[in-house]
Amino acid sequence: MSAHHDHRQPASEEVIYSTHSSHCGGACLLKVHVKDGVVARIETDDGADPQFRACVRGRAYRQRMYAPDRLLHPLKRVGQRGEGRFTRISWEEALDTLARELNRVRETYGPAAILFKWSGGDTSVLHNAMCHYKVLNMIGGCSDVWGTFSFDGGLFAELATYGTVDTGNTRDDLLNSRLIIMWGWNPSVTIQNTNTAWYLAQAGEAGIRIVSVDPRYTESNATFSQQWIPIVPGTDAAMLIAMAYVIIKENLQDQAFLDTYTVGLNHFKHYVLGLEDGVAKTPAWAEAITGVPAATIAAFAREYATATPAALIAGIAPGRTAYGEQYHRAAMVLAAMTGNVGVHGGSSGGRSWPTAGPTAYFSLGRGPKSPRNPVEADAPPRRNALPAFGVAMRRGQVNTAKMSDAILRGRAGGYPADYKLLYLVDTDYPNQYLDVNKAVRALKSLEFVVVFEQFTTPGARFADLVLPTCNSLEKNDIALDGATGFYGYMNKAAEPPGEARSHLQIGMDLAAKLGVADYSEHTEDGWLREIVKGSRDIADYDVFKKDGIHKLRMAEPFVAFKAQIEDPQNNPFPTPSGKIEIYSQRLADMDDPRIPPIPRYIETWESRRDPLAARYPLQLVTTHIMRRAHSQYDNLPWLRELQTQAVSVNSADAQARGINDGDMVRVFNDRGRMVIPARVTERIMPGVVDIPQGAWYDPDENGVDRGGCCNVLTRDEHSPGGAFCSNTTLVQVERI
Ligand SMILES: Nc1nc2c(c(=O)[nH]1)N[C@H]1C(S)=C(S)[C@@H](COP(=O)(O)OP(=O)(O)OC[C@H]3O[C@@H](n4cnc5c(=O)[nH]c(N)nc54)[C@H](O)[C@@H]3O)O[C@H]1N2
Ligand SMILES: Nc1nc2c(c(=O)[nH]1)N[C@H]1C(S)=C(S)[C@@H](COP(=O)(O)OP(=O)(O)OC[C@H]3O[C@@H](n4cnc5c(=O)[nH]c(N)nc54)[C@H](O)[C@@H]3O)O[C@H]1N2
Ligand SMILES: [Mo]
Repeated sequence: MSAHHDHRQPASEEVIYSTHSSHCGGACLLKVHVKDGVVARIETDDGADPQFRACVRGRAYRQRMYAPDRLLHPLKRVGQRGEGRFTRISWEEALDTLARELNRVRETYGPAAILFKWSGGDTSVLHNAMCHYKVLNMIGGCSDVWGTFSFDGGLFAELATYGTVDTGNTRDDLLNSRLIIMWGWNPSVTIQNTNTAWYLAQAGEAGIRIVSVDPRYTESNATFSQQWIPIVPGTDAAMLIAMAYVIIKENLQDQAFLDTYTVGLNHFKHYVLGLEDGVAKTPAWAEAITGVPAATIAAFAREYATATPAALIAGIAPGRTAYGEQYHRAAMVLAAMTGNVGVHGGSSGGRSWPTAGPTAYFSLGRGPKSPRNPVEADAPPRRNALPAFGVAMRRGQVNTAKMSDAILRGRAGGYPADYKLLYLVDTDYPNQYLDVNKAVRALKSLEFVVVFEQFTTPGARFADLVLPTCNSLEKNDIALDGATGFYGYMNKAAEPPGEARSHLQIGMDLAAKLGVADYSEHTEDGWLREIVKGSRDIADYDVFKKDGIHKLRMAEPFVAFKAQIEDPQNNPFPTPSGKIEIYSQRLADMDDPRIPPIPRYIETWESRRDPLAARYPLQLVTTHIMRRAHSQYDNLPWLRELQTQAVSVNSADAQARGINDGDMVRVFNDRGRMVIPARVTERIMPGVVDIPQGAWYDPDENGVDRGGCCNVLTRDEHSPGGAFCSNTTLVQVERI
């Protein structure tokens, strides 16, 4: 396993504490046994409660480090782009080539022709895409991409309703609830803050009722909840609005709360009661749309309104749909109608996964910062943009969902530039992006593609230059967990294999090559000390480094908007009205019927009622799976053994198609085709199929994907507020 380790250290065996934080939204303690410079074994937190225990991916990390397909040297393309044929080159040659191409493209077409895209990788403070972005901005800038993959519908709705994206409570506060609603939320698998599942387990033991609203009977549902309400994907806003109808009709709302803290209820009521369009949004109305029986909706509305405090945890997956912001807005309005905002045991109805957790109590010092991007600095405001201070992802003119379209069409297609050079860091384009076949065409049309990688991923295969990076245990860094009070020191446990380099090192090397002076004030250790020095929580850097973890002890759970609720006079909400905006004047001013000022149900494209459903009658959801963090870990045998990549099909749909469990099937639509095993199950509702996202795209000679990459089927569209619509897709499934 250690064949590529040239620098053998003196025989020794030690335990190093480090942190695993790999694009799953958690951070966990790794207890790493190192022998002769090689990681021999990985255990996890066995210290005092709360323990931050690693999941299967963290525990399998050793296999990722020493994987036989790990990239060890810089590579240069030799075959056609996408063919995947490369030759080894030196870093010197690689950096020369990269610097030359950056300069050529910048001088020939202007800096906007350089398109920079980054994503998660390891979610750490120092070694991330910022190291690259900074160099690019020091040589004139680049075009940036806006829109998170994860939750832009939620971000938009939070900004409209509450004026901030800090809408979440710490997870320990779930224990103060009487009812917890997991709405499109599966934290047993998706983590979304370390220990969330542990708090749910405790809630269950304490007798707190837990209900799941999801087209699938999830792992979280099986483990924690007492009731499963299956719902047609993309219709959640309709169910929430019908719940509001019941609450209004039966006078169950918290009127004092509404009077004090909100504006615009009457506009919403007008719509809900049907005074505006003649359609009362009754449970029967919603049943026809959502597939949820009217009696279930009515009973659930009564329960939510009376079992206070109740935590409506609005998952982000239902928001990754065509008009996803309407669902998020409706959840927040319902939380306000029931007086669940800003109180212990409640929930604002904001996203299930807060951006930085309750940032109010986290404190770290300053890490490397990029100067302003000259290309984007003076760009006109985007359509439908709301002010979002502190949310770095909101730069750029091209939405993530539209990247391929922008590359293919450029200025002629209405984009601000023609893109020639694609610079990819910590992301797997095309695999993770909507409409892979279109992304492949886009990749083939570019003049130059550089990818920073650890493996020859589907994305790396399309690069002209692939540069090897360190993984989590091969450099020092710091990680956080937003909603459970975790600071992790990511201690280096082994030397990088081959010639892999850290992102900061690459940034320094590239800056030097480009003649950029003053790129970095510090080395790795200097930066990490600086970052910790600025923290009010961590007193001693060396103790933190040695322990690998700093567990924050809070006097009580953090609850978003507590100050606004307890003392409204002195603490207005950061909205234009100072209140929770059920009706948003800012949205009204956008004058876009797709983003109405009150939450409304708007039927998605590719819904069950779309004429296209005659040919493609099944709705595809693309969920996040335990054995991967997106495309990461897909190549590890230990984790492959755990779960087979398959399309889940309800037994009624399977029977109608003559499909048995384990049969190979074809899944297709006009955008793409794949061949994949079927998993026939009652754990998904009829009419819906699931292909977990992240499996590696692997086309055969006919362009049919054999790897199970769901994005060969998805449509490259975003919602009007910016959501990546990975859960709005119609397909057909056939037995082969
Ligand atoms: N193991 C693992 N954990 C991860 C990740 C990973 O790849 N692997 N990725 C991380 C990242 S970056 C993110 S953004 C999060 C993603 O976290 P989520 O978006 O919450 O995860 P999903 O699995 O996509 O969806 C959660 C649930 O929503 C349901 N769902 C889908 N569409 C709808 C709908 O229209 N309505 C309703 N009611 N339910 C729906 C799905 O069936 C699923 O059970 O997870 C993070 N955690
Ligand atoms: N259909 C569909 N598509 C989806 C989603 C969905 O639900 N459905 N989810 C979307 C969401 S929420 C997200 S966040 C995106 C994620 O999309 P990406 O962020 O693109 O996915 P990752 O697989 O995490 O890709 C990270 C890549 O960075 C590489 N890498 C390079 N350097 C480093 C390093 O230093 N450390 C580490 N750890 N890795 C490095 C890894 O090897 C890996 O290939 O996918 C989106 N795509
Ligand atoms: Mo994400």
